[in-house]
Amino acid sequence: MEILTSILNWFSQNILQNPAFFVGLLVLVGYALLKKPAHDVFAGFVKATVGYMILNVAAGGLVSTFRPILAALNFKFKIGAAVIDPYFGLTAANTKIVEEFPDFVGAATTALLIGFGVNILLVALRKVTKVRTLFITGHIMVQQAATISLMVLFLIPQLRNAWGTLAIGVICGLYWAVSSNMTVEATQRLTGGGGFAIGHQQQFAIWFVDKIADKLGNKEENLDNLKLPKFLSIFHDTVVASATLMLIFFGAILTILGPEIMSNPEVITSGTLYSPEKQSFFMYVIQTAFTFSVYLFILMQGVRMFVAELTNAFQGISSKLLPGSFPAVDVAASYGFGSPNAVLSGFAFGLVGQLITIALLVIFKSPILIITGFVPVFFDNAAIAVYADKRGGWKAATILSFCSGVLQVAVGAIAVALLDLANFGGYHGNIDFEIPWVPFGYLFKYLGLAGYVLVCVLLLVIPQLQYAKAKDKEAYYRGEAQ
Ligand code: ASC
Repeated sequence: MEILTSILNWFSQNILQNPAFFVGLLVLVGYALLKKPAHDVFAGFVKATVGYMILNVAAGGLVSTFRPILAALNFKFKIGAAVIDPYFGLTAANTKIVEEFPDFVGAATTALLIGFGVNILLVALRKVTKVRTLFITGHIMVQQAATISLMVLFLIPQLRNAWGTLAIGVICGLYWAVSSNMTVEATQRLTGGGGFAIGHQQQFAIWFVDKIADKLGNKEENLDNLKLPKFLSIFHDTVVASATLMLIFFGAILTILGPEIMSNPEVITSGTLYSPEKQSFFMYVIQTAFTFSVYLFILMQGVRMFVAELTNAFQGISSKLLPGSFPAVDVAASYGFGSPNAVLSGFAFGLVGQLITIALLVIFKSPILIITGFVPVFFDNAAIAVYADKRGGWKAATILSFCSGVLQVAVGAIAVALLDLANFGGYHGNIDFEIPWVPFGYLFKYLGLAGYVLVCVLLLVIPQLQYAKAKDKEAYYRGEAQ
């Protein structure tokens, strides 16, 4: 008995609470189950573990670059700041969990496994659950599991125990299964029966856009005829786009803060201090802004490395278990089916919505400053414009992507306050993590465990309603747009 306890303790301490090795182990077991040759199993284990360690290095870099700026903002204006971007959100959520709930550092990784299992189960029982889709976008699942872990642990104190990890996994799985199932008809309509659904960060928004766009405009008047300024095309490149956004925002913030504060060791107690003897302040500002892009780039590389392996392992297992289900994939898969102008105009109008709302936060002296992150403003709003344009033309596309930009900032600021993330510099920021997740967060906060159960029931009811509304029940399972 004693031996068993010490083995379990060792496993929990060294593997479960060290996500790099846990992810590596998941890949190892997955590949072994798929009967891959031993050298492939080993290579998968190495890539997954090292990929996660790279993620950790980059997250540390983001934190140490951001902390001095947060400290200075707090000192000068008594405000906090957060970049609304899932990679900054991932770093912020993980850092807060490590600092405040150290027993749960492995919760998000375990939730990946449990959530994926729950999704498989819901699809396997599709005659009862009406769920047709399996969420397989690994890097998104990693980000969402971290944010949802923080929401559950921070807002529902009753779940800070052995049940917590299970509860997080179950609600992740329900969200993955149900939200992606909501995109089947809209995506089949957009792609002319492409046979896939969306498993990303804007499933509720896609469902809503598909329902409302034709009431806002005429689909004959689409974005094909819109003339966009040529310079916008540089934003297709992630590094250029994120470095430019960071330069604009952190350039403005650091210039306002000034060299005295940034070189004051009493204000800047962690991270790098500005040293006037070594560098001009102008170059320091550019270097600091670009440093965010450097770590963001490293972080994405790390994530992609371990996710590629994890996805292979998961996909292999699920394709054996679930023939005939719909894969729910990255939203970028939908862009090719829209008007070529839709992606960039969604980004442009979403950015305008974000900038106006940020200006309003500053004018009304909000205690939380929101900083535009690249991923939500680009990918969410592009998707919204693509789907809206298909059903309601340019009017629907511009109105809806603008509204999404406004919501991303306004509800993002509410989320930062709700989760007390202003000292951690980031929040998830994608549109599904504004609505429905912020309202879900309030249910957690005010109803506790009952709020958790209510959200689970609500999620389970959604596919039942979709099915009840479908005229042709057989066509529902085939995923035909009706
Ligand atoms: C995200 C995210 C990314 C991008 C990518 C779009 O939400 O984390 O890296 O969108 O998936 O293709």
